Amino acid sequence: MSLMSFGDKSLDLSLPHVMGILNVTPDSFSDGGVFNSLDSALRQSEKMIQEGASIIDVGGESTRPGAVFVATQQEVDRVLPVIDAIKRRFDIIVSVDTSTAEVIRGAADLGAGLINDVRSLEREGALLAAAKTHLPICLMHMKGMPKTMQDAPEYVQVVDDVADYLMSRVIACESVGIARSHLILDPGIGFGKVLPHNLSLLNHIEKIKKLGFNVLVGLSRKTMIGDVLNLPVEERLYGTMGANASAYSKGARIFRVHDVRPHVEMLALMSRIEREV
Ligand code: 7PM
Repeated sequence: MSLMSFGDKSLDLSLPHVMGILNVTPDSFSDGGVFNSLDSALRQSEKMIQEGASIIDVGGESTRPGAVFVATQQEVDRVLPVIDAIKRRFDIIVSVDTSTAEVIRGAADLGAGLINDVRSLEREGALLAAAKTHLPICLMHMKGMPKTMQDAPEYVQVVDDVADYLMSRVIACESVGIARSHLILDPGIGFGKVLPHNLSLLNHIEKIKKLGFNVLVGLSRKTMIGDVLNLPVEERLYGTMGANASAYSKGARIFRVHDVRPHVEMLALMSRIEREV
């Protein structure tokens, strides 16, 4: 057992957990903004919960390569009503996918259980806002900014560079009183990385795990899957599952995915086999 508390609930992170993606952006790349209204957000959440998701990750800012800045008020208006509605209706951990201090504060007040920040709390005010919530935080590595991050990213040694960056953010968190035990690390697949970088990171997840943290990976339907298989976004499920199965074997424990049921079932087998004598 290795329990981590996420607000009003906790998870045993010796077991795998699925985090279902709920995009509330008008331009979410693989949902086409279909889940934009509150009602469809709730239906999509209910489906993911029935399929076995442990966490629903609510995000209102598209961080897709080339995406533009979303105004704070717009993000607040998109995300907070959805978090409020989910927490009122369902008994589930809600994660807030945001870099914005105001959204962090608002989400925590509404009962969110995890702060998921692709900018690792580097935005103005985010570190202190997160510290005040006493919630766990997922720190993700990104090189550059969403608008330009895919323009020829370079590393000395990608796994070490990502590990060094994440540790620098761990130290920043500690400097404002956030306990290490509240941190989850994420290599940030696709964020300022080309195929060999993404593959290297996935092949060496144990190096991030060895820093002493639980690891989350988000690679669902991403370009790296398409690069390997030469398939469009709507045909990347099997590849996504293979990459997530590999990540599980190398120590990742939280899987951020669009397709909840296939992953819950795959991970149930992975974990049962591993626990048998
Ligand atoms: C459009 C394109 C919308 C790409 C959203 C995305 C991660 C994340 C995202 C991840 C963590 C996606 C990305 N990716 N949070 N948020 N880790 N912690 O493909 O890899 O879902 S947004």
